[in-house]
Amino acid sequence: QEYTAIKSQVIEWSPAAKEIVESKIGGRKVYMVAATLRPETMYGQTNCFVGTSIKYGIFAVNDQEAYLITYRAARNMTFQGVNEPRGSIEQLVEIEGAKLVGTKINAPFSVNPEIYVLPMDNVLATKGTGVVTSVPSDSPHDYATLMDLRKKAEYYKIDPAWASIDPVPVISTPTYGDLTAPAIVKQLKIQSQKDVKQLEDAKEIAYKEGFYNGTMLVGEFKGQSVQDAKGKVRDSMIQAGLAFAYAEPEGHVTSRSG
Ligand code: ZZB
Repeated sequence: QEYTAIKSQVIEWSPAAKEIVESKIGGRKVYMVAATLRPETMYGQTNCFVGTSIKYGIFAVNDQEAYLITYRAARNMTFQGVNEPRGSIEQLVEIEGAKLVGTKINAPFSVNPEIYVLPMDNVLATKGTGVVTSVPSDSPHDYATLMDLRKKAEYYKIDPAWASIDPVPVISTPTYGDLTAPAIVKQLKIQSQKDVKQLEDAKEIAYKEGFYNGTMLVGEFKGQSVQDAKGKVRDSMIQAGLAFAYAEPEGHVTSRSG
C-alpha cells in the first residue's frame, strides 16, 4: 500500500503533552505525520485524530526535525530512507494518545491552517502511522466521529472549540454534491463512529464516487477531475517539503474493522 505521509507541524502542545515532550526534543520541530490515500482532499482537513490508548513516540529525523508516529511506522520509515543511517531509530519521547488531545497543529494545504488533535475510537495502531488526518467532507469515518465529538464533548473529554471547524467542500460528485461523506452518512443512516460495518460500506462508496466522478472545487487544480488532480496535489506537497511517500509492508491490516 503506497500512502502519502503528510507532515503537520506542532504549533502548541496540550498541557499534558508539553510536560512530557518539551525538555526531550532538543529544540527540534515536531511534525505529526498522517498516512493518507487521498492527498487531493488535504484542503479540507479540519482535525487530526489519534487513538487515546495507542502508544506514540517522537523519533528524531535529524538535528532539526522529529516525527510523532507509532514505533511500527518509525521502523518502516527508517528502512525507506526517511532518516540516516538507514535502519537506525532514535526515540526521544514516548507518549500515550490521550495526552496529545488538544494539541494544536498546522495542517498543510488546508483551507483551515490550524487544527486540533482529537480522539477517534477506530484508529488502528497497526496501520499507517497511527495518526489520521480528518477530512469530514470526504471521509465518512471522519464525519461520523466529528459529529460524535460535537454531541458528546464532555464524554470525550474535549473542549467543544477543538471540534468547531465545519466540513469544507473540496470535491463535487454528481450523486452526492459538494459534501460527499455527510451525504452518504445520512443516506446509510449512520448514527455514530460505532456503526463500524456501515462505515466500511460508506467508505467504499465514497472512495469510488470521489475517484471516478469527483471534480476539484478548490486549490491549484480546481475544476480538474480527481483522477487528474490526485497525483498533482501529491507531487505539489512533496515538492513543498510537506509530504513524502510512505509504503506499508505486505500483510498489514487493511480495514479499520480488521
Ligand atoms: C485522509 C482521507 C480523506 C482519508 C478522505 C480517506 C478519505 P484504507 O482504505 O482502509 O487503507 N487511516 C490512515 N491510517 C489509519 C489508522 N491507523 N487507523 C484508521 N484509519 C486510518 O484507509 C486509508 C485511510 O484510512 C487513510 O486515508 C486515512 O484517512 C485512514 F476523504 O486520509 B484518509 C472514503 C475515504 N476518504
